Amino acid sequence: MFGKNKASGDENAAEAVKETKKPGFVKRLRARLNQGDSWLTMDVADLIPGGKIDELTLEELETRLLTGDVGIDATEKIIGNLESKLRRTELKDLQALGQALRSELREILEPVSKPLQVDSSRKPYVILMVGVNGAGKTTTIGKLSRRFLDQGHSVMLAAGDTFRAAAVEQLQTWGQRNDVPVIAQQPGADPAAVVYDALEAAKARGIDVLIADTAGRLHTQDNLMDELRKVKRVLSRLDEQAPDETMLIIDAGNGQNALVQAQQFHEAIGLTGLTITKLDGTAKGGILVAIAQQLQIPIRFIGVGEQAADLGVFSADDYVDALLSSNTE
Ligand SMILES: Nc1nc2c(ncn2[C@@H]2O[C@H](COP(=O)(O)OP(=O)(O)OP(=O)(O)O)[C@@H](O)[C@H]2O)c(=O)[nH]1
Ligand SMILES: [Mg+2]
Repeated sequence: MFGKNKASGDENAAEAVKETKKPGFVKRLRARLNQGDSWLTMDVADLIPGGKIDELTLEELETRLLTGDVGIDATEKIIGNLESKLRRTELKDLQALGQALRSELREILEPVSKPLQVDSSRKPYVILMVGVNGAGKTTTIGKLSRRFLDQGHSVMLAAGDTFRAAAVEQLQTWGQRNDVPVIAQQPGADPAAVVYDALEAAKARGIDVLIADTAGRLHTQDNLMDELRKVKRVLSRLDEQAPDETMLIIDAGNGQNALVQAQQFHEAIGLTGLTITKLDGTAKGGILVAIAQQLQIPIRFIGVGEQAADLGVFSADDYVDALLSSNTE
């Protein structure tokens, strides 16, 4: 299967666009987003039982945004703009309020709605996955392998999480499932050495995409952040453009702490993309709005479950639609 159907950059872009239009994923996203104490996935009509839109309506909306993890900055911006509209009597009815809220959310999310483009001229295109423990790095690697194979790319994985023996096995299981090679060393090996070896192997075999796993770490653990810097440095020694993508995986269930993680990982090692996982749980989907408001890092993918198909390309439009549609439809 390797090497066949190689997609050009343009085809990849078309693929990404097509992907966001896949009804299956959007439907799943809608059904699974904010399943828990869901404040943001809402019917705007609930806000105005009396049918009248006034300051109180906006106060209630403000509370919903804050409890939906949208964060203070983005909430203030949205409510401020809606208040101006209210004063200009542009929020006459429910439909107008719904549309205004939609466009406010879109405006914040659109700048970070930039799908990952695998550059086919890179052999391999190198993706380094980083994040705190349990965020979903290894699972996302499995899901991404499936996606890249489906797009006709050959894939190799690097078991850069040498901290736990089980981590290597977990990656190998995903590798076997998708029939992709996994480069690993013994537990305790230097992650930079594993990833370096993998890049050499991927170059030798003409692999299209190399995805490197790393051990979970807290953004506050300086020595472990140094380790990631070393991985990046060593990669760039072999190929000065590598890694092409340094992707932070964030568990949406971490709420506002997810924002802190993104800020600090970005400061420490420089991120080029984010993937937000576990939006199917009790997480509140507003966290993406908070992240988009604070950081200009593209949001590449979102995860809504544990299966390979439960990963979708992030699209501002689809996401806002899912956020503002009730679960019951
Ligand atoms: N519900 C749900 N579970 C997910 C999602 N992504 C990952 N998981 C689960 O989260 C758990 C942790 O995922 P891993 O991929 O092992 O996380 P990790 O970041 O590699 O963890 P460490 O290697 O320990 O740092 C697993 O049980 C996954 O199945 C998601 O989008 N939705
Ligand atoms: Mg892992």
